[in-house]
Formats: sequence, C-alpha cells, structure tokens
Amino acid sequence: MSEETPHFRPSIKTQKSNETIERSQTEGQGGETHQHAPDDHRLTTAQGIPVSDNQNSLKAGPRGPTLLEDFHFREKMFHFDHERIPERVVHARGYGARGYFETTDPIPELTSAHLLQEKGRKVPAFVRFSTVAGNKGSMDLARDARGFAVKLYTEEGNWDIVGNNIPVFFIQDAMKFPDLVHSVKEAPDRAFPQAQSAHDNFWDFISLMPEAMHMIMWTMSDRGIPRSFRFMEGFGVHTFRFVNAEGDSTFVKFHWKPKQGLQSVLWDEAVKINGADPDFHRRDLWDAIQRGDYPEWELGVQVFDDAFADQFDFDVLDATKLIPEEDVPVRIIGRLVLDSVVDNFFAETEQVAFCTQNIVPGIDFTNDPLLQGRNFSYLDTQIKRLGGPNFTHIPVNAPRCPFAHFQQDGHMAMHNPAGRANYEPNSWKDGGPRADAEAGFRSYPEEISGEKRKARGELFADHYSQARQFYQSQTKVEQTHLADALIFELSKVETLEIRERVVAHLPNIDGDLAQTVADGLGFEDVPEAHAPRREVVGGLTKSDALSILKNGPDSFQGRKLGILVTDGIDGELLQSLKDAVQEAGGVVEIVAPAIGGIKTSDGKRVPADQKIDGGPSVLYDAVAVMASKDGVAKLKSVHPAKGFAADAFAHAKFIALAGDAAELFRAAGVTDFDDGVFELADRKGAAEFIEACKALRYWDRVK
Ligand code: HDE
Repeated sequence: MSEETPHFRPSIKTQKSNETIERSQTEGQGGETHQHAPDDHRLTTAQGIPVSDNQNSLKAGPRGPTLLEDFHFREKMFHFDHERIPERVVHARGYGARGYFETTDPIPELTSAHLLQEKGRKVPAFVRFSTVAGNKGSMDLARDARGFAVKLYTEEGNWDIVGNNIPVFFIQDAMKFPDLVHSVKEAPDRAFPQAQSAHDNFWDFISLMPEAMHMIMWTMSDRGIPRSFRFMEGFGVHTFRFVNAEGDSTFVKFHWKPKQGLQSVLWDEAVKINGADPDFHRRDLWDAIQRGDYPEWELGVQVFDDAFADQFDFDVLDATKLIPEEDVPVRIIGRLVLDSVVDNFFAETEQVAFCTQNIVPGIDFTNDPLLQGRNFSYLDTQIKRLGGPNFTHIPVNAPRCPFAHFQQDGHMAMHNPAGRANYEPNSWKDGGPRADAEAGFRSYPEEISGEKRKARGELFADHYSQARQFYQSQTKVEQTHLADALIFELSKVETLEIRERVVAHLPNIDGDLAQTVADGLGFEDVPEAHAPRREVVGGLTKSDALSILKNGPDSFQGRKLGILVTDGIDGELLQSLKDAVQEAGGVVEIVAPAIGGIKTSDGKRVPADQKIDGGPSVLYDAVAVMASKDGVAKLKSVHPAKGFAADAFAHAKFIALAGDAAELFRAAGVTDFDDGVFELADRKGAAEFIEACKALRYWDRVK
C-alpha cells in the first residue's frame, strides 16, 4: 500500500468558470477571502504552514490509529464542522448580486439625502432576492412573497430598503410576526410541509386573521410565482418619511419598477419547474448578468402630505394597505442596475445583513407598527446569525464611506481604533471623531402624544376593501389564476372547518370569487360571510397598476426560446430563428434527444444545451419544434418530448413548428392549432414568430 496518494489537481476549462476566476482575483469587492497571490498554488493550513499530504491523516503506521497531533487534519475538520451559520429564520433562500444606483431626477426639495441631490450621483448597491417561508435549500418556485432587499452604499452611510415584491403585508403589528411565520413554516411535530403555504396551520392562522386578506389576494395571484427576479416589482411597503434641508417632511412609499416588464409563470409550470430546475430563479439571474443583459429597475416614489393622509380612506401607517398609483402617481427618481455576480456566495449573499433601521439623513421612519417592530428585529437577528456585534466589519456590510466611532472589541473585530482615545469627550490632541449637529442624522421632530395602550388605529379595522380592489383590478385570466390558487391551497387543507372559515371571508371581497372557490372545493353553498369589523369601502376605482398582464414587457428581450430539434432539420432555418431571437435581445436553448446534439440535413453538427428530459418546455418563454420525418418518428415514442409539446400548448405558449413537428403535437394530443402556433418556413416567418412572442403568451387559448 502506498503511503502517498498522488495529488489530483482540478483543471478548470470552461470559459464561464475562467471568467469568474479572473474576476475574483481582480475585483474582490465583496469578500476579500483570497489572501494568496494568484500564482501561489501551495496548500497551507489557515496558519500558513505548508501542507505535505492532503490525502492521509497522520497515523501510527499505515494501518494504525490516527494521531491527535495531526494539527492539519484537526484544523481542517474543525473548520469544516463550523462552516454553517444559522440560516435566516425567514427569507432563508435567497440570491444576491451587485450593481449600482444612479439618481436620474434629483429631489432636493423633498429630501436632504446626499444621494438624491444631483442627477447622475451614483453609489454601489447590493441586492438580495429571496423567498420567505422555505429553508435555504428549498426550491425557487414556491408560491410565496419574494424579498427584494437593497443595500445602497451611500456617501452618508448604508441605506437599506428591505422590501418585498408585494406592496402590502399579512399583518399590521410586528407582535404577530412570530405567529405568522410559525404558521407558514413546517409544523413543529412533523417538520413538513416545507416551503409552501398549502397546509392547515397556515390557513388556520389566516382564517382567523382577516387583516391578511389583502395580502392573500396578492400571494394567491401570479405575483406569488414570478418568472424571474428580473421581472418583479419591489416595494418598500411601509410609509416612510422624506425630510428636506429645511426640516420639512413628506410621506413616501418606495417602488422598484423592472425595466424588463412584469412576468409570472403558471402554477402548473411552477410545480414542474421546481422538479426540473429547483434553482430556476438564481440560475436566471446569474446567467443574465453573465451574458451582459443587466437587469434594471427604476426607483419610483409616491410622495404625499398629511392632508392626503388625513382624507385617505385608510391609515397610511397600516402595512396591509397600499396607495393606488392612480391616486398618487409614482415619480421615477433613479435607476438600479445589477451588473456583477458575487465572487463568493457565502461571503456576500449569505452574510449580507440588511437592517430596516439603516437609513441616512433625509429619510426617516413613520409610526407604522410593523416597521417599528422590524427596526428592532433586524439588528437582533444579525447578532444571532453572524455571531457578534462586528458584522459591519464584514466587507459586504461595511460602509463604503468614511466612518469613525468609538466602538471596539467583540468577536472578530477587524477595524480597531488606533491611538489612545476610545471615549468621548476627551481632551487628547487626536481625540477622535465628534458628533456633527448640522450634518448628522436627526429624527424628524414629530410631536407624539397618546395613552400608553396595547391598541391599533381605528382605520386598521378595514380588512376587505383593498382586497376587493385588487381582485377586481385583475384581468379575467388573472382572476381565474387567483381562484385556482385558492382552490389548490385549500384542497391541501385537511380540516373542513378551516377551509370553510377561509372561504367565508371571500364574499366580503367578491361574490363571484367566493362562488368559484366554493364550487372548486365542492361546497354546496358559499359559507355565510364573516361580519366585517368595519364597513367595506365600496366603489374603489380599479387600478391597472395592480395587474401583471397589463404591465407586461411587450418585448422578447431577456426571454428564452427553447428549440427542440432532431437530426435532419433545415440548418439555415434554425439559424434564422436564432438570429431573430438574438435581434430581439432574447436567448436560445437547443433541446435535443441527446446532449451531443444533432446533425442538420446538410451534415452540420448542432450541439445541444439540454437533453430532452432535462429541458422541458416549462423552462422556456416560448418554444419551437423542428423535426425531420425520421426525427419526429423517434420523438413520438419519447415521453418527455410529448410532454414538451403538450405542456407548451397547455401553458398558452407561442409555438413555432418546422418540418414534421406538427406530428409530435398530434401524438401529444394537440390537434387544434390556433393563431398562437406558427408554421415556420423561412427567415421572414422566424421574424414574425418572434415578433408575436413579445406578448409572451397566447392567452386566447386558455380563455
Ligand atoms: Fe422581514 N425579517 N420581518 N419583512 N425581511 C427578516 O432579518 C421581520 C417584513 C424582509 O435578504 C429577518 O436578516 C419582522 C416585511 C426581507 O437578507 C428578520 C417583521 C417585509 C428579508 C425579519 C418582518 C420584510 C427579511 C430574517 C414584521 C417587506 C430578507 C433574517 C414586523 C417589507 C433580507 C434577517 C435578506 C428578513 C423580521 C416583516 C422583508 C427576522 C419582525 C413587512 C426582504 O429580522
């Protein structure tokens, strides 16, 4: 037996990986974890001691026991055993990227925030998207709200807008957050279901919390299953304050509007994507940034004063309410661009510590009781996750502006004060920093008075009005999806009383919705409606801004066409289809019976990106099938190929057919070809097909 096992040196060949490696050695913005010179391949311990053998532990003879003095083994294993930090109690599954924010329309009249004083002012940004309920390893397409957390490294410190892709929340007071989260996460005895809300505990809680009904409309709508992080809106949710240089304050709500337009998947797609590619969202973001298709959002603000707040039907401090864009228009003031992936997931995405209380001069909180509670929670949670009070020393969390204070010591202290002064006031010559009454952060001096009580504002008792407005603002297709989602979720609820108690909220929202869901659950009648605590405000105007379909992209930019091909197809036609997609700013993936690809009729090899069973049509925004006579004959006996066709049709996708591809669809049971199905014959046809794909779905098929 040999005592020395030869070293295995992995060689990295793919272009993508090489790019990543180069970047990590030059940029290192977020996590300067690589302390080696790039050409230093010598393995050492963490103490820098050179290692002679990384395959075998130190033994008393080749077959003898392992010796305790093997400090290399001991350190390696010790470190491995401590690799994990606690995952976030909510939003555990997330994905981050870097970029920048740039002011496009300065607003000094509204806020003194340095960043927003001048057009073109630019600061680095870090964004983390997430699901809420699932654990760190859960799948991306769970029905859930999505976190949309933005850290702006401004010249006056870090400003975090820790928002969601939904502008309202389930609850009104932070007191209920632990209950909400316990109810949606796995039950404590059985530890399932995970990463889903379709279970008794969640709906039991919701049925008893009418204030959640507005948010439920949003999570059951297609907002709960976005196609990509790139195609979602973001919202600050709470009402915040702007404060200008004169000390005047206005209320403000923050909106992130995706330049790419809104888009979601269908529930049946979500279910299948979770199996085919549980990392669908993170892969999408990674790929888009890597290919230079940088996702971009506009920052919009809704600004309003006390007079508006006083005449508004609802309380602006109530996070279960939004302010319709038709009432207070969204003014675009800046843009956020994500142009760089992280060097190291753990260093940046896992360790990034967002805190709602990170605001800069010119921004302030309101008394929203949810926001007030969050301001306590986020700091608390960072201590637990990151192990001590020095988490701001981690590069991704450190400010990028000068900073100076007298805090010291603690676990893993990296920035330590130089010199003698670590207190203030002091009389030393280099006595350290001093507070600045002019430029320093000052809270808006709002007058506060009131009885000390556990209570809520009166208008908080309205629970259904905006839920109704949301539902009624949706297109027919979207309303159907919403009702289907409720039926799906409640069908997973085992306890009849819970199902009934949920449905009894719906007549207060919309009679047809209540009836459809009751029918879908097999109820004989719609259960008697719960009495609203406050009369529902009727006649709220429908808001187009609430619908996804009314805010689609009208472009195939950043979207993906899946082309299923067989041997013997027309290579030129394939090329013209690829050209048309590229011209539209989209991406093509070739799906073939084998990963080695196919040969076109003129003998050219086309490599595949996916083998057919790894590339189902649910992964694509539109599909084309190009098949020769022999090719289709073989495809017809491949179940995933038939699934590719049947699903694409059922999911209302635009479909292009070339050669004998129609036969595959017929074999899959699709016989009625409609106007969403294109016969592909030449270059012009390819361009026409991609033009049609801008609409993303041929909804007429599923009306
Ligand atoms: Fe959070 N939330 N939250 N939340 N939240 C956390 O902080 C909390 C709420 C949101 O990508 C935790 O660092 C309370 C609303 C996002 O790292 C924790 C309440 C909104 C993220 C916490 C809320 C959010 C979090 C867990 C009720 C939308 C992920 C880990 C008062 C506006 C940030 C962490 C990231 C994360 C507490 C409600 C968004 C426990 C107490 C409303 C996007 O501190």
